Amino acid sequence: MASSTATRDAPDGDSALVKDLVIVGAGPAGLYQLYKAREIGLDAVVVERGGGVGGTWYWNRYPGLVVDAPSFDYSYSFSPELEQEWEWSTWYPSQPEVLSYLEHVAERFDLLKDIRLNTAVVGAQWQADEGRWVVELADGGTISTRFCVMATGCLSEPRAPEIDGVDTFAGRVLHTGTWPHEAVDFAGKRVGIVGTGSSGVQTLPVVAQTAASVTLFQRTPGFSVPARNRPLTEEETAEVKATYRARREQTRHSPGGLLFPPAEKSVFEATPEERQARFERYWELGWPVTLTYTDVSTDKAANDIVADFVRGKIREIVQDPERADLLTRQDYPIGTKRIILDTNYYDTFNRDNVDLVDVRTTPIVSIDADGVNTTDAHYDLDILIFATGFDAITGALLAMDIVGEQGVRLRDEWAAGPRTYLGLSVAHFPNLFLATGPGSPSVISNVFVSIEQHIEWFSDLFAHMRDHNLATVVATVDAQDDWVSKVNAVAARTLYPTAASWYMGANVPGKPRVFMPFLGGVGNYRKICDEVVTDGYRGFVFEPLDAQVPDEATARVADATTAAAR
Ligand code: NA7
Repeated sequence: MASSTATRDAPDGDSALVKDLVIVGAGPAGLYQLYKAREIGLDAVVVERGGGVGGTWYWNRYPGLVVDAPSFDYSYSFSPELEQEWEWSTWYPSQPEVLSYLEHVAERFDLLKDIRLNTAVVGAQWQADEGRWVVELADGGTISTRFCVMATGCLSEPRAPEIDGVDTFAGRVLHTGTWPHEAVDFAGKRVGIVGTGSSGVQTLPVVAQTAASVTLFQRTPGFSVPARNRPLTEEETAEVKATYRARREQTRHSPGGLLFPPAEKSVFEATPEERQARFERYWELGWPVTLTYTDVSTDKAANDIVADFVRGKIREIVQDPERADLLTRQDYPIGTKRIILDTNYYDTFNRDNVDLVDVRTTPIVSIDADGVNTTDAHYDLDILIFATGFDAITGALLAMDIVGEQGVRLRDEWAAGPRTYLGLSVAHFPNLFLATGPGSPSVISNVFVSIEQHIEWFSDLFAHMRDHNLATVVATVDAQDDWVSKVNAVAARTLYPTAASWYMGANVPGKPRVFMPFLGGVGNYRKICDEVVTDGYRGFVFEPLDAQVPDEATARVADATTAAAR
């Protein structure tokens, strides 16, 4: 594939940039895709709306943010030199450290020169006659490209509830997902936090340390377990670095891209004493208690046993029984909404300056200049923090107007929920790929492992197309339908679809309720993706370089070319 950096005259007389590959987003996926594109000789550009690299980690910088995957594993594996050089300071990485790491990667591999910051993509149109995408930028510019990789992230489109009067609030309004870059001073302030997912739960204890008061508005309590984050010792870092290759290989073939020991039996095969000991051990280690037994995510009775253990822990920590009661009113199976890792969350409810308001019973109805009104009371505030999450998994993709073959719009195609082939490609959208898209393990995995697998899969495909003179590739509707059925069937065997979670799109009014990630595990998923390749890219149709509009004969030629490459 010849490098094609150039500009050419667009119809309106402006010059349009011409590229082999446009990558949307300079987060972990976009950075790696740029690195891989260069490796295979593609002329690529990354377009990033933020003022720096890092994606979610650039925007989402609320105080107390700790990632729920160990530092050693929440990192790239593609460069043994990088993993030897970089020093993580804590077992779970904090946001500033993840961001520094990604900034370091961008510099170390000289990626910045091909990244356009402060540039938002608003749409992309497939030009069938040219076999190219025209990527539309918010500033009115366009880029013509053969391939497009949407590295837009799963948790990158923050959402705040529409509450009457929010614009009239005289204090400061913040969102955890678009946190200011400068430190926010809470000293002496009356702070309100709306939301008790990971963001609210991790923010509260930090804010409570200096604020005059914090009022936490809770609609649904999360299940949170202690992170027990700690500094890494030189010895354990040396040990991991000495065995990193094997560790990476293990994560790639694990269920979740992490190295927690696999559960071996049903909770009902263990005696009550044995269960208790195992739960306590996980709690003390800061490991997800949902991984203790095989049936926790599939059998409600098994799940209840684990949930009751955690509720018992909450009651032990929280001294006020009324608060403990509110904090244990989860109405969904444990683990079906993402388990939260916290530092001192439940202890914080023993402080005098912290209030817990149940907005399930007494919802927030309006906001005025002074604060928040529920159906029951008024709360005076100086700072209001929305920890209300994201339009997850599909939000950033559908925020753009993506138009594929014959004018098919992604927004219309996904009106009843996302449909993809393998979570990485969409029928009718040739040469366009989704990094950690819906229908792939994405948010149910250590996302670095999933990102690397997708980017390497795309890059192998681009190289394959170069080597076989193929111009376009698109998933078939049949292959996509089969994959969507599989994703749904796997989810239906679990308790996940029973919760009103963001995995289901349930946190966004009007969003279709469809379980979006593939729950079959990253190891199995990798195997499926690899088999698709060894089967000659089963489920994809290629078009050779010289024929942009395939007829049956050219499609057969493409198939034969592909088969010959096996
Ligand atoms: P989450 O997990 O989606 O949590 C959002 C929270 O905001 C959740 O507790 C919601 O309650 C609450 N919420 C949303 N709208 C309202 C209104 N109108 N009133 C009261 N409460 C509301 O987002 P996070 O940012 O914490 O975490 C997202 C992921 O990022 C997380 O899973 C980690 O993977 C990292 P609800 O449950 O809907 O009743």
